[in-house]
Amino acid sequence: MPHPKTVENMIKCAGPIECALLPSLIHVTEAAAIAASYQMGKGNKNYADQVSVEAMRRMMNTLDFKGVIKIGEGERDEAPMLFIGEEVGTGKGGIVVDIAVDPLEGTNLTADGIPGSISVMAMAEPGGLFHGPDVYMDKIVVGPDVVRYEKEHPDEKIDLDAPIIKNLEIVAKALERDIGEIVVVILERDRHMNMIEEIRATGARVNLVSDGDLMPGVSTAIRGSGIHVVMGSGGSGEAVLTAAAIKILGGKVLARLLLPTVANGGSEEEIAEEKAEKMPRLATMGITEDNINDILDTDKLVPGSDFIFAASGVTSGQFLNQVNLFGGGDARVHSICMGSSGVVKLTDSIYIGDKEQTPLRL
Ligand code: VTB
Ligand code: MG
Ligand code: MG
Repeated sequence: MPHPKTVENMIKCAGPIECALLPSLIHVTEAAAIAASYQMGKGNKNYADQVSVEAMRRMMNTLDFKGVIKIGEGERDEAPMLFIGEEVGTGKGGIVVDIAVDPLEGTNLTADGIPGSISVMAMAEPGGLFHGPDVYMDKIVVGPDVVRYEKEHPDEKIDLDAPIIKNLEIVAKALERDIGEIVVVILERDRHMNMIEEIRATGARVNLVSDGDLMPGVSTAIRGSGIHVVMGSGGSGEAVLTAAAIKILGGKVLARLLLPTVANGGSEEEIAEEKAEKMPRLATMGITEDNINDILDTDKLVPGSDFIFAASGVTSGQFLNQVNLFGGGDARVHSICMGSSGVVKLTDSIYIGDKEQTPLRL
Protein backbone atom coordinates (compact mmCIF):
# COMPACT_ATOMS: atom_id res chain seq x y z
CA MET A 1 0.00 0.00 0.00
CA PRO A 2 1.42 3.40 -0.88
CA HIS A 3 1.89 5.79 2.01
CA PRO A 4 -1.05 8.23 2.09
CA LYS A 5 1.38 11.14 1.91
CA THR A 6 2.77 9.76 -1.37
CA VAL A 7 -0.71 9.58 -2.81
CA GLU A 8 -1.47 13.13 -1.75
CA ASN A 9 1.70 14.18 -3.44
CA MET A 10 0.70 12.35 -6.60
CA ILE A 11 -2.78 13.83 -6.76
CA LYS A 12 -2.03 17.49 -6.57
CA CYS A 13 -2.59 20.45 -8.85
CA ALA A 14 0.15 22.34 -10.62
CA GLY A 15 -1.57 25.53 -9.51
CA PRO A 16 -4.88 27.36 -9.36
CA ILE A 17 -5.64 26.93 -13.08
CA GLU A 18 -5.36 23.17 -13.04
CA CYS A 19 -7.18 23.01 -9.69
CA ALA A 20 -10.12 25.15 -10.70
CA LEU A 21 -10.50 24.59 -14.42
CA LEU A 22 -9.33 21.09 -15.31
CA PRO A 23 -12.68 19.46 -14.47
CA SER A 24 -14.59 21.97 -16.62
CA LEU A 25 -12.27 21.97 -19.60
CA ILE A 26 -13.77 18.90 -21.24
CA HIS A 27 -17.22 20.47 -20.99
CA VAL A 28 -15.93 23.13 -23.36
CA THR A 29 -14.31 20.79 -25.89
CA GLU A 30 -17.19 18.32 -25.61
CA ALA A 31 -19.79 21.01 -26.31
CA ALA A 32 -17.87 21.95 -29.44
CA ALA A 33 -17.36 18.31 -30.46
CA ILE A 34 -21.04 17.41 -30.07
CA ALA A 35 -22.13 20.49 -32.01
CA ALA A 36 -19.70 19.66 -34.81
CA SER A 37 -20.69 16.00 -34.85
CA TYR A 38 -24.18 16.85 -36.08
CA GLN A 39 -22.46 18.24 -39.19
CA MET A 40 -20.40 15.12 -39.84
CA GLY A 41 -20.28 14.16 -43.50
CA LYS A 42 -22.55 17.01 -44.59
CA GLY A 43 -19.91 18.53 -46.82
CA ASN A 44 -20.01 21.98 -45.22
CA LYS A 45 -16.76 22.54 -43.35
CA ASN A 46 -17.37 26.20 -42.62
CA TYR A 47 -20.72 25.55 -41.00
CA ALA A 48 -19.28 22.67 -38.99
CA ASP A 49 -16.54 25.05 -37.80
CA GLN A 50 -19.05 27.78 -37.01
CA VAL A 51 -21.28 25.63 -34.81
CA SER A 52 -18.31 24.29 -32.88
CA VAL A 53 -16.94 27.79 -32.34
CA GLU A 54 -20.33 28.99 -31.11
CA ALA A 55 -20.79 26.03 -28.76
CA MET A 56 -17.27 26.40 -27.36
CA ARG A 57 -17.73 30.08 -26.74
CA ARG A 58 -21.14 29.67 -25.09
CA MET A 59 -19.78 26.99 -22.77
CA MET A 60 -16.65 28.96 -21.89
CA ASN A 61 -18.73 31.98 -21.01
CA THR A 62 -20.56 30.00 -18.30
CA LEU A 63 -17.31 29.28 -16.45
CA ASP A 64 -15.80 31.45 -13.74
CA PHE A 65 -12.46 32.70 -15.02
CA LYS A 66 -11.08 35.64 -16.93
CA GLY A 67 -9.52 34.49 -20.17
CA VAL A 68 -8.07 36.00 -23.30
CA ILE A 69 -7.90 34.10 -26.57
CA LYS A 70 -4.26 34.13 -27.66
CA ILE A 71 -4.47 31.45 -30.33
CA GLY A 72 -7.88 31.37 -31.90
CA GLU A 73 -9.93 31.52 -35.00
CA GLY A 74 -8.24 34.57 -36.47
CA GLU A 75 -8.22 38.32 -36.18
CA ARG A 76 -11.27 40.26 -35.09
CA ASP A 77 -12.31 41.40 -38.55
CA GLU A 78 -12.09 37.92 -40.04
CA ALA A 79 -13.47 35.81 -37.21
CA PRO A 80 -16.70 36.83 -35.50
CA MET A 81 -15.94 34.75 -32.41
CA LEU A 82 -13.02 33.35 -30.47
CA PHE A 83 -10.87 35.87 -32.27
CA ILE A 84 -7.42 36.66 -30.97
CA GLY A 85 -7.82 39.15 -28.15
CA GLU A 86 -11.41 38.18 -27.31
CA GLU A 87 -12.15 37.98 -23.60
CA VAL A 88 -14.01 34.91 -22.42
CA GLY A 89 -15.31 33.49 -19.15
CA THR A 90 -17.54 35.22 -16.62
CA GLY A 91 -14.58 37.27 -15.36
CA LYS A 92 -15.38 36.09 -11.81
CA GLY A 93 -13.40 33.82 -9.52
CA GLY A 94 -10.01 35.48 -9.74
CA ILE A 95 -8.42 33.06 -12.20
CA VAL A 96 -6.73 34.67 -15.18
CA VAL A 97 -5.69 32.61 -18.20
CA ASP A 98 -4.33 32.75 -21.73
CA ILE A 99 -6.15 30.43 -24.09
CA ALA A 100 -5.36 28.51 -27.27
CA VAL A 101 -8.36 27.04 -29.08
CA ASP A 102 -9.08 25.08 -32.19
CA PRO A 103 -12.79 24.37 -31.83
CA LEU A 104 -12.79 22.11 -34.86
CA GLU A 105 -9.34 20.89 -35.82
CA GLY A 106 -9.79 19.14 -39.14
CA THR A 107 -12.88 20.84 -40.57
CA ASN A 108 -12.52 18.90 -43.86
CA LEU A 109 -12.37 15.65 -41.91
CA THR A 110 -15.66 16.41 -40.21
CA ALA A 111 -17.29 17.62 -43.42
CA ASP A 112 -16.23 14.42 -45.16
CA GLY A 113 -16.98 12.18 -42.17
CA ILE A 114 -13.49 10.73 -42.11
CA PRO A 115 -11.29 10.04 -39.08
CA GLY A 116 -9.15 12.51 -37.19
CA SER A 117 -11.17 15.63 -36.33
CA ILE A 118 -11.23 16.95 -32.77
CA SER A 119 -12.17 19.92 -30.64
CA VAL A 120 -9.12 21.07 -28.72
CA MET A 121 -7.92 23.75 -26.35
CA ALA A 122 -5.33 24.68 -23.77
CA MET A 123 -5.22 27.24 -20.97
CA ALA A 124 -2.21 28.57 -19.10
CA GLU A 125 -1.20 31.41 -16.83
CA PRO A 126 -0.73 34.70 -18.74
CA GLY A 127 2.33 34.37 -20.96
CA GLY A 128 2.25 30.61 -20.61
CA LEU A 129 1.61 29.87 -24.30
CA PHE A 130 3.65 31.09 -27.27
CA HIS A 131 1.42 33.13 -29.53
CA GLY A 132 1.94 34.90 -32.77
CA PRO A 133 0.08 35.44 -35.98
CA ASP A 134 -1.52 32.46 -37.60
CA VAL A 135 1.39 31.19 -39.71
CA TYR A 136 2.92 27.74 -40.05
CA MET A 137 5.51 26.06 -37.94
CA ASP A 138 7.91 23.51 -39.29
CA LYS A 139 8.28 20.89 -36.58
CA ILE A 140 9.37 17.52 -35.34
CA VAL A 141 7.53 15.80 -32.51
CA VAL A 142 8.78 12.78 -30.58
CA GLY A 143 7.86 10.96 -27.38
CA PRO A 144 9.49 10.62 -23.95
CA ASP A 145 11.63 7.61 -24.92
CA VAL A 146 13.58 9.90 -27.20
CA VAL A 147 13.98 12.54 -24.48
CA ARG A 148 15.32 9.88 -22.11
CA TYR A 149 17.68 8.58 -24.83
CA GLU A 150 18.99 12.10 -25.45
CA LYS A 151 19.78 12.48 -21.74
CA GLU A 152 21.71 9.23 -21.79
CA HIS A 153 23.52 10.14 -25.04
CA PRO A 154 24.22 13.88 -24.95
CA ASP A 155 25.83 13.77 -28.41
CA GLU A 156 22.72 12.38 -30.04
CA LYS A 157 19.93 14.90 -30.12
CA ILE A 158 16.99 15.41 -32.42
CA ASP A 159 17.63 18.52 -34.52
CA LEU A 160 15.23 20.24 -36.89
CA ASP A 161 18.13 20.95 -39.27
CA ALA A 162 19.74 17.53 -39.15
CA PRO A 163 19.32 15.12 -42.05
CA ILE A 164 16.11 13.12 -41.61
CA ILE A 165 18.05 9.87 -41.40
CA LYS A 166 19.97 11.17 -38.35
CA ASN A 167 16.79 12.05 -36.49
CA LEU A 168 15.09 8.78 -37.33
CA GLU A 169 18.16 6.79 -36.28
CA ILE A 170 17.96 8.43 -32.86
CA VAL A 171 14.24 7.65 -32.59
CA ALA A 172 14.81 4.06 -33.65
CA LYS A 173 17.60 3.58 -31.11
CA ALA A 174 15.53 5.22 -28.37
CA LEU A 175 12.67 2.83 -29.10
CA GLU A 176 15.04 -0.13 -29.50
CA ARG A 177 13.85 -1.00 -32.98
CA ASP A 178 14.83 -0.72 -36.62
CA ILE A 179 14.12 2.40 -38.65
CA GLY A 180 11.89 0.21 -40.81
CA GLU A 181 9.64 -0.25 -37.80
CA ILE A 182 9.22 3.46 -37.08
CA VAL A 183 6.04 5.24 -38.23
CA VAL A 184 6.27 8.90 -39.25
CA VAL A 185 3.10 10.97 -39.67
CA ILE A 186 3.20 13.87 -42.10
CA LEU A 187 0.56 15.99 -43.81
CA GLU A 188 0.10 15.08 -47.45
CA ARG A 189 0.99 18.39 -49.07
CA ASP A 190 2.96 19.36 -52.17
CA ARG A 191 5.38 21.26 -49.94
CA HIS A 192 6.25 17.98 -48.20
CA MET A 193 6.92 15.88 -51.29
CA ASN A 194 10.73 16.01 -50.93
CA MET A 195 10.54 15.39 -47.22
CA ILE A 196 8.25 12.39 -47.74
CA GLU A 197 10.70 10.91 -50.24
CA GLU A 198 13.57 11.48 -47.81
CA ILE A 199 11.66 9.74 -45.03
CA ARG A 200 10.85 6.83 -47.33
CA ALA A 201 14.53 6.58 -48.33
CA THR A 202 15.43 5.89 -44.68
CA GLY A 203 13.17 2.85 -44.76
CA ALA A 204 10.78 4.30 -42.18
CA ARG A 205 7.08 3.75 -42.60
CA VAL A 206 5.02 6.79 -43.53
CA ASN A 207 1.48 7.66 -42.56
CA LEU A 208 0.22 10.45 -44.82
CA VAL A 209 -2.70 12.39 -43.39
CA SER A 210 -4.91 14.72 -45.37
CA ASP A 211 -5.45 17.01 -42.33
CA GLY A 212 -4.94 16.91 -38.61
CA ASP A 213 -1.40 16.30 -37.43
CA LEU A 214 -2.09 17.53 -33.88
CA MET A 215 -3.33 14.33 -32.25
CA PRO A 216 -0.73 12.27 -34.13
CA GLY A 217 1.82 14.57 -32.48
CA VAL A 218 0.31 13.88 -29.06
CA SER A 219 0.28 10.17 -29.93
CA THR A 220 4.08 10.08 -30.27
CA ALA A 221 4.11 10.34 -26.47
CA ILE A 222 1.67 7.46 -26.02
CA ARG A 223 3.07 3.94 -26.21
CA GLY A 224 0.91 1.63 -28.27
CA SER A 225 -0.43 4.41 -30.50
CA GLY A 226 1.72 3.15 -33.38
CA ILE A 227 3.01 6.66 -34.11
CA HIS A 228 6.62 7.57 -33.32
CA VAL A 229 7.39 10.85 -35.06
CA VAL A 230 5.44 13.73 -36.61
CA MET A 231 7.25 15.92 -39.11
CA GLY A 232 6.53 18.74 -41.50
CA SER A 233 4.87 22.12 -41.40
CA GLY A 234 1.35 22.90 -40.25
CA GLY A 235 -0.56 25.57 -38.38
CA SER A 236 1.42 27.39 -35.67
CA GLY A 237 -1.54 27.24 -33.29
CA GLU A 238 -1.78 23.50 -33.75
CA ALA A 239 1.95 23.21 -32.98
CA VAL A 240 1.54 25.11 -29.70
CA LEU A 241 -1.46 22.96 -28.73
CA THR A 242 0.58 19.84 -29.53
CA ALA A 243 3.42 21.19 -27.38
CA ALA A 244 1.09 21.74 -24.40
CA ALA A 245 0.10 18.07 -24.45
CA ILE A 246 3.63 16.90 -25.17
CA LYS A 247 5.08 18.93 -22.29
CA ILE A 248 2.73 17.12 -19.91
CA LEU A 249 3.54 13.70 -21.36
CA GLY A 250 7.32 14.18 -21.41
CA GLY A 251 7.97 14.19 -25.15
CA LYS A 252 9.58 16.93 -27.19
CA VAL A 253 8.62 19.39 -29.92
CA LEU A 254 11.10 21.41 -31.95
CA ALA A 255 9.50 24.03 -34.16
CA ARG A 256 10.30 27.04 -36.28
CA LEU A 257 7.98 29.75 -37.58
CA LEU A 258 7.40 29.57 -41.30
CA LEU A 259 5.33 31.84 -43.48
CA PRO A 260 2.77 29.85 -45.51
CA THR A 261 3.65 31.72 -48.71
CA VAL A 262 7.29 30.67 -48.25
CA ALA A 263 6.38 27.07 -47.40
CA ASN A 264 3.95 26.70 -50.28
CA GLY A 265 6.27 28.22 -52.90
CA GLY A 266 4.46 31.54 -53.30
CA SER A 267 5.72 34.25 -55.65
CA GLU A 268 8.05 36.98 -54.38
CA GLU A 269 5.10 39.34 -54.42
CA GLU A 270 2.95 37.03 -52.30
CA ILE A 271 5.79 36.52 -49.83
CA ALA A 272 6.35 40.27 -49.54
CA GLU A 273 2.64 40.83 -49.02
CA GLU A 274 2.47 38.24 -46.24
CA LYS A 275 5.57 39.67 -44.57
CA ALA A 276 4.11 43.19 -44.66
CA GLU A 277 0.94 41.88 -43.05
CA LYS A 278 2.43 39.63 -40.38
CA MET A 279 5.89 40.89 -39.43
CA PRO A 280 4.60 43.93 -37.47
CA ARG A 281 2.73 41.69 -35.04
CA LEU A 282 5.66 39.34 -34.77
CA ALA A 283 7.83 42.37 -33.98
CA THR A 284 5.65 43.17 -30.95
CA MET A 285 6.65 39.74 -29.63
CA GLY A 286 10.32 40.35 -30.30
CA ILE A 287 10.36 38.27 -33.48
CA THR A 288 12.18 39.90 -36.37
CA GLU A 289 13.74 38.85 -39.68
CA ASP A 290 16.90 38.18 -37.64
CA ASN A 291 15.46 35.60 -35.26
CA ILE A 292 12.35 34.30 -37.03
CA ASN A 293 14.35 31.20 -37.99
CA ASP A 294 15.32 30.37 -34.40
CA ILE A 295 14.27 26.95 -33.22
CA LEU A 296 11.58 26.94 -30.54
CA ASP A 297 11.63 24.00 -28.12
CA THR A 298 8.79 22.67 -26.00
CA ASP A 299 9.47 25.15 -23.18
CA LYS A 300 9.55 28.10 -25.57
CA LEU A 301 6.27 26.98 -27.13
CA VAL A 302 4.71 26.44 -23.72
CA PRO A 303 6.65 28.39 -21.08
CA GLY A 304 3.82 27.99 -18.56
CA SER A 305 3.90 25.83 -15.45
CA ASP A 306 0.19 25.76 -14.56
CA PHE A 307 -1.58 24.72 -17.73
CA ILE A 308 -4.24 22.32 -18.95
CA PHE A 309 -5.10 20.67 -22.25
CA ALA A 310 -8.23 18.96 -23.50
CA ALA A 311 -9.28 17.33 -26.76
CA SER A 312 -12.56 15.62 -27.65
CA GLY A 313 -13.10 13.38 -30.65
CA VAL A 314 -15.54 14.49 -33.35
CA THR A 315 -14.83 11.78 -35.91
CA SER A 316 -12.94 8.69 -34.78
CA GLY A 317 -9.22 8.95 -34.16
CA GLN A 318 -6.19 7.20 -32.68
CA PHE A 319 -7.72 6.88 -29.26
CA LEU A 320 -10.76 9.13 -29.27
CA ASN A 321 -13.92 7.64 -30.72
CA GLN A 322 -16.36 9.58 -32.83
CA VAL A 323 -19.27 11.25 -31.06
CA ASN A 324 -22.22 8.90 -30.86
CA LEU A 325 -25.68 10.42 -30.96
CA PHE A 326 -28.72 8.60 -29.61
CA GLY A 327 -32.40 9.41 -29.63
CA GLY A 328 -33.68 11.91 -27.11
CA GLY A 329 -30.68 14.21 -27.47
CA ASP A 330 -28.19 11.87 -25.81
CA ALA A 331 -24.58 12.12 -26.83
CA ARG A 332 -21.50 10.13 -25.94
CA VAL A 333 -18.11 11.68 -26.41
CA HIS A 334 -14.54 10.62 -25.74
CA SER A 335 -11.96 13.07 -24.45
CA ILE A 336 -8.45 13.32 -23.16
CA CYS A 337 -7.72 16.02 -20.64
CA MET A 338 -4.45 16.67 -18.90
CA GLY A 339 -2.91 18.99 -16.36
CA SER A 340 0.69 20.09 -16.05
CA SER A 341 1.05 18.39 -12.64
CA GLY A 342 1.07 15.19 -14.71
CA VAL A 343 -2.54 14.07 -14.66
CA VAL A 344 -4.16 12.45 -17.71
CA LYS A 345 -7.86 11.71 -17.82
CA LEU A 346 -9.29 9.63 -20.63
CA THR A 347 -13.01 10.06 -20.36
CA ASP A 348 -16.11 8.56 -21.90
CA SER A 349 -18.89 11.05 -21.18
CA ILE A 350 -22.55 10.40 -21.69
CA TYR A 351 -24.93 13.33 -21.65
CA ILE A 352 -28.44 12.06 -21.05
CA GLY A 353 -31.07 13.92 -23.03
CA ASP A 354 -34.17 11.89 -22.24
CA LYS A 355 -33.60 9.31 -19.51
CA GLU A 356 -36.81 7.41 -20.25
CA GLN A 357 -36.38 7.22 -24.00
CA THR A 358 -32.73 6.25 -24.02
CA PRO A 359 -31.60 4.69 -20.77
CA LEU A 360 -27.87 4.46 -20.21
CA ARG A 361 -26.20 1.60 -22.03
CA LEU A 362 -22.63 0.40 -21.79
C1 VTB B 1 -2.21 21.61 -40.23
C2 VTB B 1 -3.09 20.49 -39.70
C3 VTB B 1 -4.51 20.93 -39.66
O1 VTB B 1 -4.09 22.49 -41.41
O2 VTB B 1 -2.16 22.63 -39.28
C4 VTB B 1 -2.74 22.11 -41.56
O3 VTB B 1 -2.68 20.09 -38.41
C5 VTB B 1 -1.92 23.24 -42.14
O4 VTB B 1 -2.59 23.93 -43.12
O5 VTB B 1 -5.34 19.86 -39.27
P1 VTB B 1 -2.53 23.66 -44.72
O6 VTB B 1 -3.83 22.97 -45.05
O7 VTB B 1 -2.41 25.01 -45.29
O8 VTB B 1 -1.38 22.77 -45.01
C6 VTB B 1 -4.94 21.46 -40.99
O9 VTB B 1 -4.87 20.39 -41.93
C7 VTB B 1 -6.38 21.99 -40.87
O10 VTB B 1 -6.47 22.93 -39.82
MG1 MG C 1 -9.98 25.93 -36.49
MG1 MG D 1 -6.88 23.60 -37.26
